[in-house]
Amino acid sequence: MKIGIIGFQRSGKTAVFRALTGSKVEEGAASSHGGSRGVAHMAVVKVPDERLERLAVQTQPQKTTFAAVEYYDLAGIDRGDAEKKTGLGDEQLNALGNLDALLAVIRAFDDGSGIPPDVAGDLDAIRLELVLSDLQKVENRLPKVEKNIHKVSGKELEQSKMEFAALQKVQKILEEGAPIRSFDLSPDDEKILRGFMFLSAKPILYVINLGEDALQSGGDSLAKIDIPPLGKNEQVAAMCAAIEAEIQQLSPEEQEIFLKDYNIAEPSARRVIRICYDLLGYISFFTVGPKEVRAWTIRDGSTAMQAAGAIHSDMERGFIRAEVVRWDKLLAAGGFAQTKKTADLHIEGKEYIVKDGDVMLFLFSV
Ligand SMILES: Nc1nc2c(ncn2[C@@H]2O[C@H](COP(=O)(O)OP(=O)(O)OP(=O)(O)O)[C@@H](O)[C@H]2O)c(=O)[nH]1
Ligand SMILES: [Mg+2]
Repeated sequence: MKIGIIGFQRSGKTAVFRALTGSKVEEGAASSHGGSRGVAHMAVVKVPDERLERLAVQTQPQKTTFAAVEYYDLAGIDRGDAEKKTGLGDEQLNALGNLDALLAVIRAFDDGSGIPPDVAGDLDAIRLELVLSDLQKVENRLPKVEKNIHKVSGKELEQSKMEFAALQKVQKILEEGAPIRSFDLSPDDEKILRGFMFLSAKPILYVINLGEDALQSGGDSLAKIDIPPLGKNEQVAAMCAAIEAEIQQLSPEEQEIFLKDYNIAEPSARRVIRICYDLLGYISFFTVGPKEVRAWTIRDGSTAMQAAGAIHSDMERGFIRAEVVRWDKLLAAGGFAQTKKTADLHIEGKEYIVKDGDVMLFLFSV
């Protein structure tokens, strides 16, 4: 899972990156002021999963592999640029295209500039940035497709007409200022439009970056902040990135003490991953064996065959059947082989819908 951290300059993107990854990069380092407008930092974080840990304890494999999240700390959106159409540069757009979800940091702390935070305004502005950048793509492409329609014939003509219709649909949405993520595109349209990698189609988590004072005053820190209504595939969470970034640098014992001191029930590094799985509709399944115990990430609703494909395309192509047992039933039985004697193990075909927490063994032939 790839998540890109975006937001206006000096909103605390790098602080959030540090809080989520434990990386030691310096705040204010690189990014927008250095000239490069692409990716500033990247870090891989393993997805905490107690189920996987317990399976590993029982199985004692040579290797335990957690699912992973890649976080990208990207250059800030230029406020100056934002007033001209889009504040996102080409390099930023390229860096963003391949991401699964966006995490938009919004300043809610006093940065000493004398300009008070404007959470609602910034949230709307970021949403609009992404809409404008998509609209630009659509408007660049539409005339080309229209020209094509007069040139080609047969299958190509059909294709061009379908693309034209899909782009017009999206153009209408975007012109109203709405992000693509808030609409259900038909599977056909979705397929045609996938290549455009529209940014406003990506699920987004708005992270309200609070000052230390908000934490110390306790209670629900989000309740005091004016947040505009959220649309489909949008979520909001608050954190104090500066503090959580510091806490990340401590030993586990010290971390526990400081989290308690600051009334942080769950570190944002864990919480954000949970929210993103939720936003993206992702679930985990496991494979267990003496060599490796491993967690895999798939879309909720995936079939057994698609799950096999997450491991290897050969497994998907040559899929025969899957042996499935829930992780906790496997633990209770004492091992995968033992579940064959209980009724917990079930044999499933390619259409089986994989459930979160399934342990799977695929049989295939190529
Ligand atoms: N009080 C407070 N200050 C913060 C917080 N997060 C970041 N800052 C400060 O705000 C400044 C900018 O933080 P960065 O994390 O570098 O912000 P950025 O968005 O990465 O900035 P650019 O990459 O330059 O656009 C730094 O001086 C941080 O110490 C926070 O949660 N609370
Ligand atoms: Mg930065």
